Amino acid sequence: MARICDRFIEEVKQRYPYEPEFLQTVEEVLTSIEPVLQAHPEYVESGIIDRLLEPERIISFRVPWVDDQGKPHVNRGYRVQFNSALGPYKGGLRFAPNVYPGILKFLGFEQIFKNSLTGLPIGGGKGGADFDPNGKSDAEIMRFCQSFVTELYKYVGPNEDDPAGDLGVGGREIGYIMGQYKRLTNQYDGTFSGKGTENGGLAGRTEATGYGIVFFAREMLKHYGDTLEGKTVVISGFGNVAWGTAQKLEQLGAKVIAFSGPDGYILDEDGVLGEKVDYFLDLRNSGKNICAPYAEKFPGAKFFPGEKPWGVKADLYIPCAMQNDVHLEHAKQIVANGCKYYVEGANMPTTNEAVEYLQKHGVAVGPAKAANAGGVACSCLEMSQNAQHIVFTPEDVFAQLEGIMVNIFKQIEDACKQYDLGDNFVAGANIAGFDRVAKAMKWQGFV
Ligand code: 2IT
Repeated sequence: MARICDRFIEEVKQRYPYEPEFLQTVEEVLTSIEPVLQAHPEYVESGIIDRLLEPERIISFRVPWVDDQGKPHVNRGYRVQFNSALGPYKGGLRFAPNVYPGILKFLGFEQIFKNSLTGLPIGGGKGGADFDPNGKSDAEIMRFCQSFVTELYKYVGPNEDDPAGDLGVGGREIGYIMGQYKRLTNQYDGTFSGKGTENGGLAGRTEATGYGIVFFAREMLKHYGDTLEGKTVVISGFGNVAWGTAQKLEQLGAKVIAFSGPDGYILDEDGVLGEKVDYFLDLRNSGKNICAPYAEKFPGAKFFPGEKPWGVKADLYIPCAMQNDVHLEHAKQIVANGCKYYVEGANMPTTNEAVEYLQKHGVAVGPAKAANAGGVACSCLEMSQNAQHIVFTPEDVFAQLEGIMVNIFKQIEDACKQYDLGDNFVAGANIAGFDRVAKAMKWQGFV
């Protein structure tokens, strides 16, 4: 029988041939919600899919700034306001040289379903600029952030659009952005999340994504009657997500034995534990974005320049770096290593064919939309804290985060049962995420 989703996938291919990342996520999501489309023809008939595939709005603007030598530069800034059925647009800002509308549309599209899975009142959005923060001075970063938000502030607000950080945008950048926003609007509000705790930021927001990933992994292992205790783990990246993930894994008795950066990977059989996890912060603060210095500082560790860590044998793999980090050849290595569990920390770190290969070979795959939703969930707690003019304790935050992650895995299990998907958690997450958005869109009429 012809699939309903094929027409939509074909249309996106024709209309946006130069946005392969967007097409990749559309293909993955639509293919997996096919059983829902078959069961609910009203979603197709009422134009929900047509509308879901088109951002409500894309704002594109010039970001002029001057470097420390007085030389002028112009970057391109964007905000993709994808879907506001569930609440104000919510999603991070990414500063990276490869940012263009196709990347932000992929991230914004994923964000719709991720935010839906959290159960919180947040729509989906994403933004950023094709600006490379590597090697820039602090003053340059500040001038760039100020120029960026001098345009962006017109389109955001606590009930309108609430950006946070993503790759290249951390607490420092959000601070500069918020400072200039406040100067422009005279409002001290919760528009931006990921702020410092002195500025209305949420305790634990920095660790939240990584902690959430590990809570999700714990639930996934529990599904198989297994635990994290004593498991060896390979991760990629050493940013905030990897940092929080490594910390929580250690707390729950697992051990990270390898991690990677753009320059290669580190193998540390003794375990990346304690002060070694915190050394991720020094690596990042060095401004060089490389992991090689780890092996000099901790002599038990070995550095493999130019290589990816997926050939290292472990019980659990958690890519925490970038999109499309894990290709088919890496999936083959992971399967050959005899691994049973794979949880996505970064957004869309695995190509569609690699995910398929892992699943076909008996690896349980926890998809990013579900596994890394703890970050945005805590951003929403930050919005809530700001709106109430109160401060949540770290205990409040981590308890809420844990509850949200447990609930996300439960929604996936329920969707898998309802649609007879076995342990296809990728499809279960897409279906559960879609369900809430589709119902909200239907209820709001044809807008
Ligand atoms: O990919 C993500 O979920 C994020 N970068 C966090 C978004 C947010 O608004 O906290």
